[in-house]
Amino acid sequence: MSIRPLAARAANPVVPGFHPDPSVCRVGEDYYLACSSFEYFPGIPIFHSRDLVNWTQIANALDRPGQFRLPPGTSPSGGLYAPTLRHHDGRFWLAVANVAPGGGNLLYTATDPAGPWSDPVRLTGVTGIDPDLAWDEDGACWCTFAGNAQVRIDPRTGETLGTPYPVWSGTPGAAAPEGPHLYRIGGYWYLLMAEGGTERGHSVSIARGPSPAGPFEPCPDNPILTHRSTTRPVQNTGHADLVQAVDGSWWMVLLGVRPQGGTPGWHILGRETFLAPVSWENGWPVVAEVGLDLPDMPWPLVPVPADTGRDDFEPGDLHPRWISLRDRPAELVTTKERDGWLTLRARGGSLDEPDAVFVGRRQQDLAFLVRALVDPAAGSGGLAVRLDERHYYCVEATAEGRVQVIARIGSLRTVVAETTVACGPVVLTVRTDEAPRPHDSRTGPDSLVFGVETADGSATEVASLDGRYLSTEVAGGFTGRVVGVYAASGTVHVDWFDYTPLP
Ligand code: 6LW
Repeated sequence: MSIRPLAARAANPVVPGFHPDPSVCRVGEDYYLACSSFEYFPGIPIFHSRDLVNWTQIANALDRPGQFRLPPGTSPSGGLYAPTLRHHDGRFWLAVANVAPGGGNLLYTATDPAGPWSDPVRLTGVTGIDPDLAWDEDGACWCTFAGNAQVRIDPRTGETLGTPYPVWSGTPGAAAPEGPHLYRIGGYWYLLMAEGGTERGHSVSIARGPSPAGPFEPCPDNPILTHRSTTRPVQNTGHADLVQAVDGSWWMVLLGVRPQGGTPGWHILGRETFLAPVSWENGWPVVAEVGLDLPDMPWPLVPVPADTGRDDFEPGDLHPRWISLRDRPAELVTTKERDGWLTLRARGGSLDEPDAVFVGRRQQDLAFLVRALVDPAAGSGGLAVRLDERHYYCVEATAEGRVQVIARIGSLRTVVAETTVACGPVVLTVRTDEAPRPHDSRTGPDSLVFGVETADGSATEVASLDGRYLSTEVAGGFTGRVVGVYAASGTVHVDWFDYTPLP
């Protein structure tokens, strides 16, 4: 894979693309971060950083089918929600809700955050999503969850020690108290939580008390973070976690979105992870405005290779950035069949089906170009930009040299345009372009331009489609765009996949 060095500038989002519900912990000089992954497999991406700004994905914590199940009945934006990542007693602990059928709250441990992570312990007595983990001075483990309720647990067995009871649930009347995190800071226990719902009204509030169970006194300046009713470029700010840096300074990771276009504003990359500095006044945290630029960091930045460039599909495991729908059977997605190629075998369904054979990566840049060399040797398949089963665009090639651009928007599915090329491997492309109707309040976020490059090197644009239909404001749910390759029928081979951010 070719790599592009990152500029040593501190900019938000620190983890772009759909990486919501960030949870962070520090071990010595190393920071680790986990995010939600929903219906995609493998689940729960884990990132490492030395400066809180530049993050590298080192694993997906849940990368074995035995660790969790995402059955075909898992709805889009179902599956794995809102992890809590902590380091305690020499081990990493990860609590996560699987809202898929047969799921529940699950707890995993690892000595190395890059894995392997353990099989799950089930938290059967934890009756809400967003489980948090906090240990007191006596070693007791407290699990607080959305609602907000709390119960002590034995983290080795998952057993609850008593019955869950309500704790501080935020501003009276505010929607969706969720994403709680409990911390011992100085002489208080602080309960941080999101409220207002994960849309434009999203916010972060905090309370403090003398014990992990409270009673909690809310901060007089709640919400301590919200961008509601502002024109700031980062919106929906909420679902946060706190971390103290090596130098003693405090930081918040949180989710936010970057709406584009006219009204109501479309966000296409899902909810991304942002960073904000935190100061303390009168024993309460004060969070700086979350911008696209970060202030000068109090330490030198440690740039990491950008998550862009070419995937060559050398034999072996795919890079952890590659995600599939619900599962990834080794016999249907393999680098072992044709040397240096990824082979995809359809299991009878197109991208409309929950078990479509699709492998992609998150769109992490507002503007990008993807090119992939696809050989539909004995079948059909191609390149897709996907929000969910009911919202995707794709360019599909067949063994006979037919190339079609297909759009699915809600209940409507249509072949938008088609062309023919010589039989054999073909370079399929998709890039973003300016939205149609610029300077109109109805302007969408972008356009997606699908094309094909022929053997003589000439590029043909096959169709340009309005990007608003692949946004969360249209499709709903909790994820963002994923761009990848798929097999619609038979067998399809992919030699390489280039992802390039555009200015
Ligand atoms: C998550 C909840 C939330 O469980 O969205 O924004 C839900 N906050 O805390 C799914 O990501």
